[in-house]
Amino acid sequence: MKQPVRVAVTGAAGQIGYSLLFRIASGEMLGKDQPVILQLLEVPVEKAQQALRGVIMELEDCAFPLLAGVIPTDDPYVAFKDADIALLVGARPRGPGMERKDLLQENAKIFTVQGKALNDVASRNVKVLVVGNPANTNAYIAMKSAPDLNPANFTAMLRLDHNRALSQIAAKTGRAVADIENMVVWGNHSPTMYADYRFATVNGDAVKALINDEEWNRDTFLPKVGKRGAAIIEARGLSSAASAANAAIDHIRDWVLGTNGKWVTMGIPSDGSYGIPEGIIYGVPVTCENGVYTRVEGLEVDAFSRERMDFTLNELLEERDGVKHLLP
Ligand code: NAX
Repeated sequence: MKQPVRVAVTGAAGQIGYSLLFRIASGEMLGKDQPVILQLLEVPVEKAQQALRGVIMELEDCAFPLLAGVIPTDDPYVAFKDADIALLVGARPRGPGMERKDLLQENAKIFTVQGKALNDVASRNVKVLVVGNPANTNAYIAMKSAPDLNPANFTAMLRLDHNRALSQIAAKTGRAVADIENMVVWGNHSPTMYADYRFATVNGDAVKALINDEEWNRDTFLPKVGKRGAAIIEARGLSSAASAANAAIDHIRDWVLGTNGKWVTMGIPSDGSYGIPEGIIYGVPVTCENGVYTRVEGLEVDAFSRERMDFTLNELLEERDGVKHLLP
């Protein structure tokens, strides 16, 4: 039997947590032969801790053969101790009357503390995925708060946008989602993201040629993918949770176990390529192998794409400037 992997999950008693933990414990994220220890962080509020105890009772009742331990806590230093993987899901939601900049500040406080705790106690190779919004900027804050860790190990979740784009393209072309290759989502996890199917193929056919409709791209596809989260809130009365948890599983599974050459989208610190300033956490296409992601280089950026990529970048630059004074 392999040594257990320590997986920290924050916001563990929340909606996404409820869809996520059982799938991690059943081996869907790291493989059916990989035991895991779940280190679960919730806020030090009795209601949240009580809900967490309930979730843990249900985890116990599943009798998962791969679940080698569960550690509930309200202390990030306990949650991140020796963590190999950290899923930062918990974040401050926008309250009534709260301005965007207040939301940024509140989250900056959480992610500076958690970044520092990761820096101090996590495995030196910890793989961090930030799901809690604003995900890219929260990942940036955590990365900047963890100077002893490799910045490349801080990522933000763009995979839900990627998966949403894949399913829209499958529906439009009438082909199977599994056959679509080379989808890209650039930028911020927000309605400004740019889902780009210019390089995509399905069973070797160019998706752009199959669709051949720039108006559909601009007026239907991009708004539909960008506003999908809002459409789900409107329909369900709650934000996407199962699909978000699924995307988090996809992101970590691919990062750890590899993509076999397939492109996936991850929010990663920029190396300056594609005109994105270094360090900004920006969605780009990557392939993964042996636990390491590699940016897909050298893709052509046409005028329409440049405009879209800069639009989402400008939002990220504004977010960064809004929290700059709080960073070390
Ligand atoms: P919930 O409000 O159901 O759960 C969040 C949980 O996090 C709560 O139990 C809360 O007590 C806990 N929490 C808050 N601050 C914490 C802290 N400092 N430490 C530990 N726990 C903390 O939200 P849920 O629906 O689970 O969504 C979680 C986050 O994911 C939100 O920020 C949401 O906006 C974001 N999302 C991100 C997506 C993405 O693609 N990147 C998509 C889905 C989702 O909207």
